[in-house]
Amino acid sequence: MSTPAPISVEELHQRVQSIFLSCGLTPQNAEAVTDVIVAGERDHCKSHGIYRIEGCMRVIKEGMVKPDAIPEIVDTGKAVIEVDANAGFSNPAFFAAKEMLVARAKETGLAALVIRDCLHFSALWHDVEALAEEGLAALSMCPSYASVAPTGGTEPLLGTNPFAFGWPRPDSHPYVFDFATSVAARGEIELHRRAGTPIPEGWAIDRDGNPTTDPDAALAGAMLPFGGHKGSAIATMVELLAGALLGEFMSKEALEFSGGTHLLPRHGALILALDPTTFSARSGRDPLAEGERLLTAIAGQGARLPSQRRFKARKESRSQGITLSEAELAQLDLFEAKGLAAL
Ligand code: NDP
Ligand code: PYC
Repeated sequence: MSTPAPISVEELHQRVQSIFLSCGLTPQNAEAVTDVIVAGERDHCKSHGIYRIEGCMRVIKEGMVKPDAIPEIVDTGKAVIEVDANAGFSNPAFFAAKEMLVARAKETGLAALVIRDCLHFSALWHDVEALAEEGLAALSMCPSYASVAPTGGTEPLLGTNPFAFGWPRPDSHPYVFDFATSVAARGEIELHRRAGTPIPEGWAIDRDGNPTTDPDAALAGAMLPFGGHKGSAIATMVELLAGALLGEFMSKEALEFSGGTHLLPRHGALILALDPTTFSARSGRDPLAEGERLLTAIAGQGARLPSQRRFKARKESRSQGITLSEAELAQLDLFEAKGLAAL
């Protein structure tokens, strides 16, 4: 069988957007969700690329997310800006409040964006990269649904709780890392299940607490935090800061609300934006120049910087297009033709 011809980023965007419009998303919501999914596919982040379309459609069909939700910004003029997603996807809520967050961080040095009551399916790098491109350092985190056992435990309690960081660079793409605080994102295990391939050792335990490489047993059992007790503590911090602190669902409650892991979770998210100029003002040093010294030294040792692979993939996708499998293209055709009836 020959490999399908690549399609351009723009064509993929148009196809994905038309799927979401046909599922009842408002143009603003469809645009925001499409942007993030296509960016994932473009940057070869398959676990949060077009594979997520089906999951998003399912929550729409099940009434777990409001496709026509309008994000509502609550601004008290202080450092904490709130945006209520009103049971919509998190991405339109972030885009609605981004400009205000950037302005407030530049005005006060430090600003936080609290996203309330959102359906969260996406990678976090998209948001911190956008803030770093505005010259800000940024941190982003959210709970997920309980699927990870704390180190030393056996029952799912924590989420895969992603954590991302962005740092502006004057003459190149920002420095960005973004990862699940579990050994791997749940989406990675799902992709192994679909491909019929075993997962690497150390990712998960089965229902009885035994190590497993079987994706089905892993999904039925519990995933493990990265780095043992260290990852377990960071995942706990994410629960506390982006769940308890905000008065939003923690992963266990998000799981109960969804009634299982078959539907994407609803909860809140926390994004912090820091202005390097304000923080360093009295030091007489240039934080971005200091950052460059460190990042150049890291790369100088032959180590790769996080997101370097992603930026390279982005460049290739823009010049050569995106190659999808026959199965992925067939699924796009089906979703375009039938919308929610395809599920
Ligand atoms: P990965 O382990 O694939 O990658 C994590 C990060 O590490 C990336 O920034 C990556 O950069 C970098 N990296 C990977 N390998 C190297 C290396 N050898 N040297 C330097 N840097 C490296 O991520 P996960 O599977 O843990 O997570 C994938 C995505 O899933 C994330 O985007 C996360 O936000 C998302 N997620 C979302 C959840 C949600 O609830 N919404 C829940 C859990 C995860 P690069 O991209 O360049 O390879
Ligand atoms: O990949 O772990 C994951 C995930 C959970 C919710 C969205 N992505």
